[in-house]
Amino acid sequence: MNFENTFSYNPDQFTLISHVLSLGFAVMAAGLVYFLVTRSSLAPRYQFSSVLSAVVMVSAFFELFLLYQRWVGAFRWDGTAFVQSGLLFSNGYRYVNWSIDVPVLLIQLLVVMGVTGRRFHQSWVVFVLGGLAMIYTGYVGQFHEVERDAPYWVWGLVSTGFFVLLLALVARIIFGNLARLPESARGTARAVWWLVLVSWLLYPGAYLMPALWDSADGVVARQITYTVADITSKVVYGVLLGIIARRVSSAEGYAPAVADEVALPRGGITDAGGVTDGGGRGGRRGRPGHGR
Ligand code: RET
Repeated sequence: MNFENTFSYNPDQFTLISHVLSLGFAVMAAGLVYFLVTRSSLAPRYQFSSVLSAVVMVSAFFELFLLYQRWVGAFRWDGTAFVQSGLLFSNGYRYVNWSIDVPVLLIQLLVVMGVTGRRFHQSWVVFVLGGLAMIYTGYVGQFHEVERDAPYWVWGLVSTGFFVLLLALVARIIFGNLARLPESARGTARAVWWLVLVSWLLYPGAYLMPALWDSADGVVARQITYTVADITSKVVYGVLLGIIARRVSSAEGYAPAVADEVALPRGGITDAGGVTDGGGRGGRRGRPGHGR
């Protein structure tokens, strides 16, 4: 049972949480389009990174959409407050979603950092097994978040052990491969490390919320924390990895990536070709309202 089910909510608290959950799944839908559309400017072997981001978007979309529906179904207005309706709200859906997303997000890092062969295989095994161990031990612990008896703390601590292991490997993968990246991509790779560190730490923060702030406002804070964590660890992370992959593709001479890099600061590939303002040729042809 989750601590969300132990309170009633005023209209502001209730709707704020509905809005935050809806932001979550809307961003995942937008991310899906972004990753599919930008995929083609990456060299073929990095396109797999966009595919992995798209997989994460689809699974997170369904999970967050389901969670939103659980939330609005779990409470009813009784004239003064939103009270329990009989259906339980459960953050457990998040944990099972992470069993897909955590391994996929970490494997994506290996693809973009150019880890191959034996090293790829070894890291893959640690990421998948360590990730699942972190999630499922935490999953067991969160069933105890209302009582907050020993299993809540013990499983949380065991989970933290796997978390530290994963972070250490992520740091090794990023900083150990930095020198192999083109200069233009190194800053972004360092940013990925800080993003992972900060955004992943929000999840144990949300786990601890019942102990830190045991009230309806704490529930609001927890769902906001989860949503910020989801958007940063899945979508912003995917965008940053996409930027690294594009810089690497461009440094390797992959033409669509080179074209993208030239075009980006100017607003269009035609500018790079010397056409002044797009007036005559090219871009305007497809303008809506003009027959062909
Ligand atoms: C738990 C239990 C308490 C201790 C720790 C945890 C860590 C969870 C993390 C989750 C990351 C999820 C991601 C999902 C993206 O889709 C399980 C809450 C340390 C780090 C990145």
